[in-house]
Amino acid sequence: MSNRVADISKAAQAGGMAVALADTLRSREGLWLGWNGRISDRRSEQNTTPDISHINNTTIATLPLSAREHEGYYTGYSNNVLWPVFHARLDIAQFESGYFERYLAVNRRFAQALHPLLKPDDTIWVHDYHLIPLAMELRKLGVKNPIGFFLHIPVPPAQILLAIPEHRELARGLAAYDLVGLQTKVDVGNLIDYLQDGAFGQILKDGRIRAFDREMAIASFPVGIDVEGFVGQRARQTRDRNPGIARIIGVDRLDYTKGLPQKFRAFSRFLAQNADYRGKVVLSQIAPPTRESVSAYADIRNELETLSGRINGRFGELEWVPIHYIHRSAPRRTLVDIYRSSRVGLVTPLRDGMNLVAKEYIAAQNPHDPGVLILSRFAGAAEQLKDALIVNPYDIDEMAGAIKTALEMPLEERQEHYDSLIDGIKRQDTFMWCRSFLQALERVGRRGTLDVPRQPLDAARKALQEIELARVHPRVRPNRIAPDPL
Ligand code: GDG
Repeated sequence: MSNRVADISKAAQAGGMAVALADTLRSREGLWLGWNGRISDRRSEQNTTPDISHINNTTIATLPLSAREHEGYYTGYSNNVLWPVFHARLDIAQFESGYFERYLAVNRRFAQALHPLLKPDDTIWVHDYHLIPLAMELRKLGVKNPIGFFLHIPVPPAQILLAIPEHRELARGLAAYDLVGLQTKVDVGNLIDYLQDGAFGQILKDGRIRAFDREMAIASFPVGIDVEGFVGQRARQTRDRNPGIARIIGVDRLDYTKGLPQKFRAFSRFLAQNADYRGKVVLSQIAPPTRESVSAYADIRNELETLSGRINGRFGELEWVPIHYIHRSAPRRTLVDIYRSSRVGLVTPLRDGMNLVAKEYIAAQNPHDPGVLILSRFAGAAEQLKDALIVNPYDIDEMAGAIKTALEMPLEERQEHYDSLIDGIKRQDTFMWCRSFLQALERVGRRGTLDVPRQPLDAARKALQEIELARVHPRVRPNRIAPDPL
């Protein structure tokens, strides 16, 4: 179950999760239910009979949303409350009355649509923040099957979650799952902390959590990519059009969580501090539009257009434009070449569940002459990719310093970083993610037990300390200068 159902016949174009799920569904019989992306009239609010189609072993079941449901469940509660709060942006969350009721109602309708299609030995896997209450609604209908939940976005510290007016209802919803999967150990620590403080949960001896009279396991399953599949779709060998110019690449949905203004400012600071690099380096930022119905997305778009214009106006010359800002989606098969021909991958979200772009950038590199990844310490990927140049995306000087370090890193050092990074990315790939989650869910569903760390809060603390240690890269020391006008 997920909010949107991807076209699995085109999964290779649709990104990590769709590819992983499509592969899992190919190897076992399955059914995928969710919204079909269409908005219909009020009558659809009563509709619990999905449209059914079949692709090989997989049944695809979809339902439309009414305009009222789309506004309350999708734009409202999911994207104006849960998305900002889980990314620690309480300042832009819109806690409006009515959103939660419609969020719950859509979850109830999806549960009613799924219920008659279920078989007694089915395992149910629910994806992401749109569908937190789904298991609770299924349990109300008498469903006893193992139900697992995977959250693709990060979990913020308890104090932030407590600001959601309906946090207890959401916690009750989570407790209806047998297994809750999160991206990182830090997320696991934050959720357990919150369940203890805000929902009176208890850690049991076997590491599971007891809350609302139910027991659930909480563990991290870091999402990976399909390395071979991604690199294999490479469209063509591009010649370097500007051999004298080094490219820094950014690929992020245009979202306020991705730290794009800070990235642009850091590049500007780098150019201000390193005049000898002017004319020799460009930042290409691909930022396709998303969720344009949400007003915070229009604000970030305006901010970026102004910033890139200012920076290009300040430093640009007739034959050199420092920032290439592209507000369109690039075809997926061209991404490998774009990443591979870039000296630096600049992935600096303010907060991110995992961040697959960081892994794709490394996967696409030429092992004999790899580029360097600069990665935000606040991306979930930082828990695994500690051999990247780890930076604090709020520290513009540190990022400017990291850009210089990356551009000047000797080949041998680049290869060392790459070898260690690609190894982890290949080991913890998308297939391992799917397999390990489903195996854990089946085990916990059958026996009620799971090998989760007995001391999850200690594991989370250790993970945070290790990231902080990785950040203090000896050569990324800020070279502070007078304040920059940008
Ligand atoms: C959520 C969580 C978590 C991007 N621009 C283009 C394009 N993309 C592709 C990338 C990558 C995917 O979209 C983006 O994945 P991310 O992980 O970076 O970020 P979110 O979209 O925010 O994803 C995130 C993820 O779920 C999985 O659990 O990692 O933390 O927020 O595959 O390559 N693809 C094409 N053109 C573009 O312009 N074709």
